Amino acid sequence: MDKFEAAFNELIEKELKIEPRDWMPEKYREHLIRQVSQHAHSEVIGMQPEGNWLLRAPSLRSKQVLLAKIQDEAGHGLYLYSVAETLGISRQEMVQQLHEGKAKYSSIFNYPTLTWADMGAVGWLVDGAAITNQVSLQRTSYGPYSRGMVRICKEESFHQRQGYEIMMQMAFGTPEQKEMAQDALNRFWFPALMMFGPHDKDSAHSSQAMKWKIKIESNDHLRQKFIDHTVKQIEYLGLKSPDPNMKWNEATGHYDHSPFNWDEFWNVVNGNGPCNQERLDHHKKVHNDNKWVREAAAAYALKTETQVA
Ligand code: BYC
Repeated sequence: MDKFEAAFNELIEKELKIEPRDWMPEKYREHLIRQVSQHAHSEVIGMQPEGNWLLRAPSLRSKQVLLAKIQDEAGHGLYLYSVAETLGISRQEMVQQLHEGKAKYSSIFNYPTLTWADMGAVGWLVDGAAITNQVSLQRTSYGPYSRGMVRICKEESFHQRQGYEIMMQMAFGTPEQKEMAQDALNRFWFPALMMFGPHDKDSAHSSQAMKWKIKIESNDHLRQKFIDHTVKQIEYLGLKSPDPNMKWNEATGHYDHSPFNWDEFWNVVNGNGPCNQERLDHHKKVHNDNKWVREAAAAYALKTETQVA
């Protein structure tokens, strides 16, 4: 082991941060580029199912709040693309990988948002699951990613409350509204749990990620944490559990649940979910339509640079 590797291992061992200027193993760099770029793409693609409801939000207030949330997601995408850029990849390359199907984004955004209650379920469950994972990632070993997560988590907790507020309005509203809330919960529950990734035993990257302290807690551990605190929120709303086998287990101190449909998960992850094609096509179209904006911004930046020089 050379002195650079020893210095890297010592930083990891002491739970200090690896910074862009530090030496790091090539595999550590590649691992982070994969995870952070996928995370960035998720934030950006995640705007689509919510954007679907912007023009149909039921009040001016709900429209303003939803718009602010969607703008926050764009911001998160930008922080994360910047984090990945510190690892030596350009945003252009990352977008190209997304368009060529070489980079993934979270499976959850391949499900449609059919009713206004879905905006509640997305904020409550999807942002709720995202926070559970991201609070843990605040302690990740790569400095820029860890600091990005601190800011993102603050905004995500506002998003989670925005979703829960919609769920409360619907669940405590008319019988039809309560039915819509239940239907949204039923459709988003299992897909939200799958956001945490495959079971630990099937997770290809977890073992190395945990050695490098990129991942602090495992997929299954975070998923169980999310289930345990969300069950009480379901009860408060007066809704039924979408999982008939969800029961408190005195011995483990956790809720038991039904087995997940991993065939559905892999089907969605591999591009065959209900909205995969639509999400990607939309991203490609908008990226292409807005080419002139990027060119104008680059030309303006060049002009300003020349003037300063
Ligand atoms: N969807 O070895 P594994 C948000 C892939 S929230 C798609 O366990 P890892 C937002 C995985 O990439 C969502 N693919 O992987 C919220 C790998 O394939 P590759 C974003 C998935 O990395 C509200 C393979 O399966 N959050 O943005 O150790 C509104 C094997 O899995 C999924 C993050 O990205 C999935 N659910 O663990 C708007 C958090 N799960 O790469 C926006 C950061 C697994 O070998 N990411 N795969 O081709 C992580 O914490 C981890 O990457 C994961 C997966 C827990 C997601």
